[in-house]
Amino acid sequence: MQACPAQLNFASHLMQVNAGRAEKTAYIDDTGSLSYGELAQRVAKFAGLLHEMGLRREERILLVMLDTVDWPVVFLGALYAGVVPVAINTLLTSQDQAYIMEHSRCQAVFTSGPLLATVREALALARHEVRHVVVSGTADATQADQIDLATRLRKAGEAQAVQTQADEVAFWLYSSGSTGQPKGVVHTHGNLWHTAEIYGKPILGVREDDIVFSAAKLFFAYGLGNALTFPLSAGATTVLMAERPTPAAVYKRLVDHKPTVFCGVPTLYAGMLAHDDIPDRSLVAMRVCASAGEALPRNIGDRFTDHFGCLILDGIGSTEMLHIFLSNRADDIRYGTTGKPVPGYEVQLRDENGGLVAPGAIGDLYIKGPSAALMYWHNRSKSRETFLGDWIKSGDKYVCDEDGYYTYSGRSDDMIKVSGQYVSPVEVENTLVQHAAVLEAAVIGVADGQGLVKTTAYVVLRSGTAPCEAVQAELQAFVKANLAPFKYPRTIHFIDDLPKTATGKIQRFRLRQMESL
Ligand code: 3SK
Repeated sequence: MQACPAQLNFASHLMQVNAGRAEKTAYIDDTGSLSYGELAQRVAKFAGLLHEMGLRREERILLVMLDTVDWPVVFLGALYAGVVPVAINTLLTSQDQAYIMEHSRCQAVFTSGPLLATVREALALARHEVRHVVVSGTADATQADQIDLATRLRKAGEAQAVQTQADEVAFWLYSSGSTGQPKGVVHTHGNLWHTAEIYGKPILGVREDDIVFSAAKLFFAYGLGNALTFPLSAGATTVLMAERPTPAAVYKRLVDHKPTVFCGVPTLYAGMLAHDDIPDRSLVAMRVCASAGEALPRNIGDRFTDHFGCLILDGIGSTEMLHIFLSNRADDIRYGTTGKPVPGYEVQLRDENGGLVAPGAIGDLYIKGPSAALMYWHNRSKSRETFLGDWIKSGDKYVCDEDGYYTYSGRSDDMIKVSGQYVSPVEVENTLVQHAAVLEAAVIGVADGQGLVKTTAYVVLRSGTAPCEAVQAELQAFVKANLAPFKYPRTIHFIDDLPKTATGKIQRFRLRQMESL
């Protein structure tokens, strides 16, 4: 692999890589498409627009936008101009948005028509004045301070790319922890380059002739790599979808656009397999899929591959490392595990005293690699807990077997200690979902009357099975029969939906909060 150039403007780098593909389609969204030539022109014009609006190098703009062709134009146009886009989850409340507006001191907000009402509420709440609001899609012409992106882009002059360093701040993402305020994760131009060279090309294997579709949105680090960094680094075509990634919406894109690379999360893969109208494999064209966000249960991987004839590369990444650092590979798949470290990253499992744990023992996951974020913005204490010199503490517990395969054991703070022994909630959940009656499950530790912690399961049943004591007893017996008996859930609650983050991660802390009420 070649070295990352010291002087790098990642947007300008992508424009150079694709200079010979002006006619080729870079993006397809629900309303049309954008060629590589048009993308390059709009990126340069967007940078020009930022200059015309008075934005200066290193100032921040907030990007609260749906996945349409305007998203990469705004993100890359900002990088091109040396302005720092702060991309956030479109599902955040106005209170969260207001916090981020204040915390990032963004000078302008770029949003989509359907999101404008929440953005306006946030602007009213924020104790920080935003100078411009720019709207992609339907804008409200009656608002004097509001700018219509398409109109202004047409009129804008094209700017030259700003010469940035690879180590220079390029963009931020916000990472929502299980508690506390969201943290601003600061990334460089070089980090984008590294994720493409280390994972996108060699592991996911994105090629020029691919059509890529990511159900994970662009504002997630996972979606940003899948639907921007990797396909644009390879000269591929990307399908974007503004709507929520339901199984029906995803299947529509898989059938209509025939993507060859698909990226999802385990909950979505489970929903796709449970969907009534699952398309025949002859109607889709996936050659490889990726999964991240949480561990992919083995039976989902097996069933998906049986049906579609296509492997899912399960991996784990983080917003702090920008993308996947531990992954299965097309030539080395072991469903039920997260595979092995991606070459270019180093991974360690450490015990409570910082020593390395032996194979088969659970340890805290640490990662070292060139795509690590610089820090959490204005948060020294959290930065110090996570960014430890060359190493990043992920907050996940893992176990590595004698063959070097890593298996997820849960978040550090989700681990349950029963009778002095760690129980991985994920292990119990994965066992429960192997029962025919169970669609999804989440497991937490709950103290009994004597203060002793026992496992408690929250279970979503498949349609057709009614919750009752007999089903509860059957599920308990099923776990006892398949795992060490101390791990079986002493209590099972049946619920309609599990609380999850927007990326589909189970929020076990919410279940713990429910228990403590
Ligand atoms: O959740 C993950 O596994 C992940 C993967 C890639 C990039 C970012 C994240 C959080």
